[in-house]
Amino acid sequence: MTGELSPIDKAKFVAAKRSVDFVEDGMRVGLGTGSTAAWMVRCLGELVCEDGLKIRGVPTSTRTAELAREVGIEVISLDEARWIDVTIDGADEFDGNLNLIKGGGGALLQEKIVATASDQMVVITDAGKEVEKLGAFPLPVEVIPFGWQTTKSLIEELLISMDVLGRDASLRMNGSRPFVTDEGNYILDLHLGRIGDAHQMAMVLNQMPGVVENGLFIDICDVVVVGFGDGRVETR
Ligand code: ABF
Repeated sequence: MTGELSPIDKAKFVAAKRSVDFVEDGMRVGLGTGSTAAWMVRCLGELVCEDGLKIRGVPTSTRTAELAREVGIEVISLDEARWIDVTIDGADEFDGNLNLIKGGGGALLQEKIVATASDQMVVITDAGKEVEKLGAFPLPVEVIPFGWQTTKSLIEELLISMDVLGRDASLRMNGSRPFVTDEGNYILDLHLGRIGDAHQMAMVLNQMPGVVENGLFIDICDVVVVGFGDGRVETR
């Protein structure tokens, strides 16, 4: 499955491979989105097909649902699952308090709903995503298309009063068109540089009319499994 991997892909793979230790027979498993989560889905698929692991997967995006079915994992909806035993997902940044920035893959809304409806959230990532302070990675904010330019201006005005280094927001594009999420929304990427108070930022953003959700995952992650290019894995 792995062949010759680059150091970063090896880091993602070893973190993903370790994370399936959190999955037991009979579990409902939240399946994350992104390249690291894709390794995890493939590892789970092997256990299902070769070792008879019995799980039901709740995907966080259409692309994860497609991959899960492809590797033989039974896929159910969050409403069919009602609750989730463990969610395993990637991240774009994580800090010492296990707070995260997610959404680089555009799936933050379903990811946050699924992670919040889980007994345990396990994040799998490469070591390069660890930061002292969140914010170097542009913070994704999902907004409805209606009046998105007004929403963007209101957010930029709001940022003037907040403890951040940068205040620009940009509409995420997919080629020459706006990127559209699975829910048909747009994403604004906030180039903040450094977020002084992530709790406050997360709350204030979601008060803005037009904002659906933001990519700050505060007090949601329980465990981070960190992979390194030399094959080492740390669980925190
Ligand atoms: C997803 O994983 C997103 O929330 C996050 O942006 C992405 C990280 O991607 P990758 O694993 O490819 O680095 O959960």
